[in-house]
Amino acid sequence: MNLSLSSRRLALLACLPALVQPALAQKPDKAEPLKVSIKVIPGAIRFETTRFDVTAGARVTLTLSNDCVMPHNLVLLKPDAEPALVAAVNTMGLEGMDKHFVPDVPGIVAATKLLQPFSKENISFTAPEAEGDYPYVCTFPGHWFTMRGVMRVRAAGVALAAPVKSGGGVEQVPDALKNSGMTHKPLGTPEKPFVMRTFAPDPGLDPAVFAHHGVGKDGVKYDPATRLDVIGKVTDPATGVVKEGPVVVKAEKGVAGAIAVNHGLEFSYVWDSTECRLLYVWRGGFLDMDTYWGKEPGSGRPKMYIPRLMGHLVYRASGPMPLEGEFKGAPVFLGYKMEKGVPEFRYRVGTKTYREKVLPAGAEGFELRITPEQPERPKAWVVSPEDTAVTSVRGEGDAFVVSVKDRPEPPQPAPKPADEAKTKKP
Ligand SMILES: [Cu+2]
Repeated sequence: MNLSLSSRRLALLACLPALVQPALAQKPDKAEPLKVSIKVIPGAIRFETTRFDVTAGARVTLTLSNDCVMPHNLVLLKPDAEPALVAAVNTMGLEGMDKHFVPDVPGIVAATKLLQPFSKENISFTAPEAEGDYPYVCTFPGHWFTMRGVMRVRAAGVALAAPVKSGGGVEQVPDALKNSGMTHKPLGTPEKPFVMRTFAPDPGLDPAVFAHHGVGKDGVKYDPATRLDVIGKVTDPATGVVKEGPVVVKAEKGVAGAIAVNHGLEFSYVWDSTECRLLYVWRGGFLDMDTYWGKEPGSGRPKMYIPRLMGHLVYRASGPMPLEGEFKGAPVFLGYKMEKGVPEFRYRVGTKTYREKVLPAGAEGFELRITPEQPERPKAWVVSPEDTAVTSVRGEGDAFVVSVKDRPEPPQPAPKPADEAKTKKP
């Protein structure tokens, strides 16, 4: 005990000169922190600033602004830390979203949270003492091929160059990343699904399903830290009245605020946080992110924001919200948490709160498991007459379970070349 205590004191004393020395040299208490502002280029999977300089040991305040429709972060690394980071992010799976895709590995100098669309964050850190090139990347799966830059640490007294902006060209991809095994078609497993909050394709669902999506199916802004929708001052487009309410994110197309979940090749679904219900289920693949991330490393082409559905649909929702007698205005999404490895969505309908899970049940069906948080069960689960896929609704403990049988549809078509040409950048 005594020994370890005294050795800790010794270690502290040994550090002291190193701490004091640069402080005397630079008077950091008087020096303003160096301000660095980095924007995300909307839709391009790129940082606007690809290089900036700092002085060794200086205080730095970095602002990351995400005005893009996709989530992004910024992780600043020691010069040789990238391969280990790539390997670690690759194995994060569903943990990734919870940890903002920042794994617990050495060599991270600073990192932002995973910023949801149209949000920003300031982080402060002390620039490393060692001169050199410190890469920064976005670790959202697939993004680091193109979403990267370098912080150059310069010796005290060396003039700092102006930040370099992205020319929009393809930056070089380090070999370590080319061989990382990173895929543009992320997959989960039956036990450990992959969860991605994204823009999902709309495979032509019954418009009645989208009762609470605005024109263009805008979504509600989401804060991953609190796992709640962001509430702020919003203007009612009809009356012009400003009041408190969920902050809306404008969608390009597709279903904004969707949560796509993949249990492996055999089972995927999209649950919509605006309508607070399951939208559709498919088998045979997940989402092809080529349109989102670019086909080849470094090619990130923002021709569309919406990933392509791979495989064939086996269920699509139709008609209005099936919780009959409960419905008072729009449902409110309250976030989700992982329950024994699978997401459980929580939402409020009127005054009642529910938790909902979607679980594969064999090769030809699945179950919705809905648990009310109040003693009363809902009056009924009413499906539209067309929704013959629902085979039973039964009570099971606190929950009620809706069993659904697959109704397979033909495979989803590949995007037409005409679509590509139409959205190609001039
Ligand atoms: Cu990103």
